[in-house]
Amino acid sequence: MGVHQVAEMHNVAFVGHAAAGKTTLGEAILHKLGVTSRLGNVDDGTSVLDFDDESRERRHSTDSSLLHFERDGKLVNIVVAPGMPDYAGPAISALAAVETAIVCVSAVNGIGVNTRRMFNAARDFGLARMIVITKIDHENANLDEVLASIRDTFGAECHPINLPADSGKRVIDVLTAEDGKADILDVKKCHTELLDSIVEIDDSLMEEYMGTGTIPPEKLEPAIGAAVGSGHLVPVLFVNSKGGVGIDEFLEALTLFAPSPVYGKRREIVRGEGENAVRTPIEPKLDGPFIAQVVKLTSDPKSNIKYAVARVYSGTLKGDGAFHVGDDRKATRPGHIFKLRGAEHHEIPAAGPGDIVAFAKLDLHIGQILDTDAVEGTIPMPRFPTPMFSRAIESKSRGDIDKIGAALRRFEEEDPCFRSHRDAQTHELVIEGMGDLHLAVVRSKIKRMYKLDIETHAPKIPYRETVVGVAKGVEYTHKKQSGGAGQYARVFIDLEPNERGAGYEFQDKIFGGVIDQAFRPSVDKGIREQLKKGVIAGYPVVDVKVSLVDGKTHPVDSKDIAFQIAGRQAFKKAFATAKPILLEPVVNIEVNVPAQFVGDIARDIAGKRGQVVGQDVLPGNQAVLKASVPLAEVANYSSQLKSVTGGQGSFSMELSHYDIVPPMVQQQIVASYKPHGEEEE
Ligand SMILES: Nc1nc2c(ncn2[C@@H]2O[C@H](COP(=O)(O)OP(=O)(O)O)[C@@H](O)[C@H]2O)c(=O)[nH]1
Ligand SMILES: [Mg+2]
Repeated sequence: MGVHQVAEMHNVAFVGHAAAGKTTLGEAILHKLGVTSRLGNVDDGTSVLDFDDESRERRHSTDSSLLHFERDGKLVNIVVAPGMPDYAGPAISALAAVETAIVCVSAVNGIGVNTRRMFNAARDFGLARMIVITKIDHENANLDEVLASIRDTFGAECHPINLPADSGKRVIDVLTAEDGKADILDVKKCHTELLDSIVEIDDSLMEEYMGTGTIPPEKLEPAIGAAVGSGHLVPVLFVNSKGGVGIDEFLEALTLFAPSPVYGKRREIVRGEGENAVRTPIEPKLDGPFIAQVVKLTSDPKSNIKYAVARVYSGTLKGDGAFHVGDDRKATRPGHIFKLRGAEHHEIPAAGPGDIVAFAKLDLHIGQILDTDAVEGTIPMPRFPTPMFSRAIESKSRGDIDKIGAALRRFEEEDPCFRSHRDAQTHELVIEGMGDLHLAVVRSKIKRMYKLDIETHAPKIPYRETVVGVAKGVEYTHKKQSGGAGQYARVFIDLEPNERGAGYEFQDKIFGGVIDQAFRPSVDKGIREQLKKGVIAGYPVVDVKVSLVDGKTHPVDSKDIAFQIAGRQAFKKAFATAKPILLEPVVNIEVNVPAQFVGDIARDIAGKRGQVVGQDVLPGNQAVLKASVPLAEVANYSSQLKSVTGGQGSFSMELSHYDIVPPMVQQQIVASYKPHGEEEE
């Protein structure tokens, strides 16, 4: 396979809801082209594209997968995305690699949450869109209804380019056929509407078409490229992947309707930020500088060799060539260039503009630029949703912690919707993802790939402790005079609340020399140690003022450690009597749901000690609800939202402030606190 002219390349991503038939359509293509001798089947684990153990066992794609083929001298690259919203990371990354999103919609189940999300994500990113209605053979297929709901949801720019006929045994091409009998709709009417839509964005072509009633063949392809590339036309077609109906026609349509890089979204290199950003469109030239972007990381399930998949935007890289990673001064020599097809890979001599290729054994991240000129800047990726579901993880054996760190870093590099961090306050290792399924898959992969067993539980809420009352002259004497050197320290302290956010303050109010100057900082140090550990429930103490007001020194037995202990103990005593309270994090939450759920969501938030602060109606019968609610009540909100809306909602949240925990809740938290560790008195 040589390097293709850019106009002869078509890059598409199959996206949409889970079980829409994306993977099966990929299998049908491989089978039709003779790449596979038997039609791969996701139901019995023989899918070539769902090749990893995780996808095979779960019977659904857990990652994106690649295939490609040549047809009439044109090269088509296909990225098949996973459909569950949990795998938004790989699904949205797939959009970064292509000019066209092929949104698959099952004729049985119609439009799902992720159909809409992926269609909109592709539109917002500026990609052309096509829609494939799958499973037209199914006994429960409802073609009229599905097509109507597609036009209703995604607009009148959705035009069938073929129609099922003979009870789904074949499809009629609407672009060329002017009559014929289809199972749904009128062929002639669809033909006219399609041609009208193609000529609409080109005035001179429109005039010519009005005059002659046809589009000259040499003008058809560029006109279609412009209409689909600009989103003015969203072609819709029909397939039965299991029975091989409409597959040839689909392949034909790909090379005609899916815009090549010439007509599709032009990527830019962006330097700087905001208004001052400088944007340089990348020309897809064979002999320009080599510019590519990493869009996927994967590993061979057998050899465990890592592959970085990159989309080339400009220039040609030979197998013995080199590139820079971003603006890194040092050049990288990939050594070999590969094409991936499912789990298979084969070497190619060169990577040309428009192609999607892979490099082995390189340490790369999704989104990085690979280029000959060590350019600064970024090629913007589509917008990824923020992971909102978190779990704390623990390993069964302590020695595994480094290995777990390495595993988590790898998943973070592979999946832009997966994150991990060590919580500064609770010290827990927390992983964040799109939902429970997402994190269950990560956990299972960690077990499989790294032979590590980890346990997960809900992360701790980072409460804080403080006081609202005052304690005066609280005394503590630390004395140890049994054997060896003795210890002696006596302190009196006052404790009062500090302003919210002001932190801890220590004041030395000793008159005269009742405590040696040298030991006064020891009292402060002892208290600071206790602040970290908390007093009533094990959470850090914030916003208190302590004054050291009196005390006593022993000429021989007084020492630093004795005053630290006395300070600490006096503080604990004072804290317990100064009306201790707990503070909890409160988040601002924004929930997006279909409008009919707004009432349920608002009631649910109110039941969670939350306050609704705003409500907006968005186009497409969507609504957004803004509220302020304690984190503890929404720590598991992704599951809760799913159960209220049947998976149709999404949300985001961010920390707003800390607020006082109601007494009833505080009692429960304090009661469940089991102090552990040494008390040295
Ligand atoms: N009857 C019928 N079933 C199909 C067709 N395409 C896919 N399926 C079935 O639909 C289910 C989901 O298919 P899959 O390709 O995994 O969907 P994906 O999640 O979009 O990749 C599987 O049980 C397939 O066998 C089709 O054209 N006709
Ligand atoms: Mg799939």
